[in-house]
Amino acid sequence: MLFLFSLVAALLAATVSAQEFPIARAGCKDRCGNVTIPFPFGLTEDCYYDAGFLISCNHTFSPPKAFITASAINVTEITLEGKLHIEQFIAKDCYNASGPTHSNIPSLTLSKFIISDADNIFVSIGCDTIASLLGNLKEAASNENKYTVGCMSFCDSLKYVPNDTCSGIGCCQTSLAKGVDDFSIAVASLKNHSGILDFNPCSYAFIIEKKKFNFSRSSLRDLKNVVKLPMVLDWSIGKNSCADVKKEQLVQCMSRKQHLL
Ligand SMILES: *[C@@H]1O[C@H](CO)[C@@H](O)[C@H](O)[C@H]1NC(C)=O
Ligand SMILES: *[C@@H]1O[C@H](CO)[C@@H](O)[C@H](O)[C@H]1NC(C)=O
Ligand SMILES: *[C@@H]1O[C@H](CO)[C@@H](O)[C@H](O)[C@H]1NC(C)=O
Ligand SMILES: *[C@@H]1O[C@H](CO)[C@@H](O)[C@H](O)[C@H]1NC(C)=O
Ligand SMILES: *[C@@H]1O[C@H](CO)[C@@H](O)[C@H](O)[C@H]1NC(C)=O
Ligand SMILES: *[C@@H]1O[C@H](CO)[C@@H](O)[C@H](O)[C@H]1NC(C)=O
Ligand SMILES: CC(=O)N[C@H]1CO[C@H](CO)[C@@H](O)[C@@H]1O
Repeated sequence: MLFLFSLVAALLAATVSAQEFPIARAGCKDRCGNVTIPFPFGLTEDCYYDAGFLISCNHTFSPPKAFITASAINVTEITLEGKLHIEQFIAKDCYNASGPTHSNIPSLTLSKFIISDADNIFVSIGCDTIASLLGNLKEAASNENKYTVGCMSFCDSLKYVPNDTCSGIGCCQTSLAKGVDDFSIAVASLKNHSGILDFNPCSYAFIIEKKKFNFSRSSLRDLKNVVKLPMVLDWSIGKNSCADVKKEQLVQCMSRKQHLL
């Protein structure tokens, strides 16, 4: 009897907690393709907390794709722990025996979110490579607050490059400053990768989610075919108190604030 009672109680508790935290605002769609859209994000005006949290769902893709407001930033996952997973282009500077073939230099400007310093690193890969990251810090709203870090690596032979470790030879990595909401990356070579084209035709640089980063000797060659990599942004509903949030979202707001503040 007692056992049955506690079983029922446990079941009830499970259902209640699932219902107590609805994902989207009542009456709002909570999915775009594979991406779950929790409040304060929303697909329409009556569903988000403010316009910065608008997610555009483009149905010309199958499954439909989620984008941050009016941008080309693809969202792959939104978590209530304050993380926004996106895909970003990798910077490349490529050569063949006749000279430069193609390069791609990405930059990103965010208005609402910052690049998570806890979850990402800046990496540059190459054996004829100078790469830099220029970051802008949000904390100073009035005056811009920029910083630059760089990596340089030159190697004539693959035998100097440790496999499976980003050691500084052929691959180098640095952490990010806190509060960056705007960055640009530059990559260049000194010798057009001559003499090393067979194992390293390009220089690469990117900000990547730490957990998803792996390096091996073959990265020097194979990243040539990679277009984008995962990155993590931090989101929060700002310093507003939860009192500003509509009543039906209050419980969610409070529980989120514990994570965010
Ligand atoms: C969406 O989810 C399906 C099923 O889980 C999976 O096969 C597919 O690769 C996912 N698509 C994207 C774009 O993540
Ligand atoms: C959806 O994506 C397609 C292909 O990139 C683009 O042409 C179209 O303008 C997008 N639609 C919206 C509503 O953004
Ligand atoms: C976002 O997705 C669109 C459509 O698949 C693609 O054209 C674009 O390159 C992607 N952008 C990034 C940064 O991955
Ligand atoms: C190098 O690439 C260019 C442009 O992609 C091409 O026209 C040229 O033939 C290539 N040269 C060699 C030696 O492969
Ligand atoms: C380097 O590491 C990769 C991934 O672990 C492995 O597949 C590859 O065989 C290794 N290559 C060498 C030369 O040890
Ligand atoms: C690299 O290629 C460019 C364009 O083809 C050429 O002007 C330059 O001299 C080359 N540099 C070296 C070091 O080979
Ligand atoms: C940055 C990087 O090299 N990422 C690779 C990690 O491994 C997976 C497959 O195991 C690749 O797809 C990624 O490109």
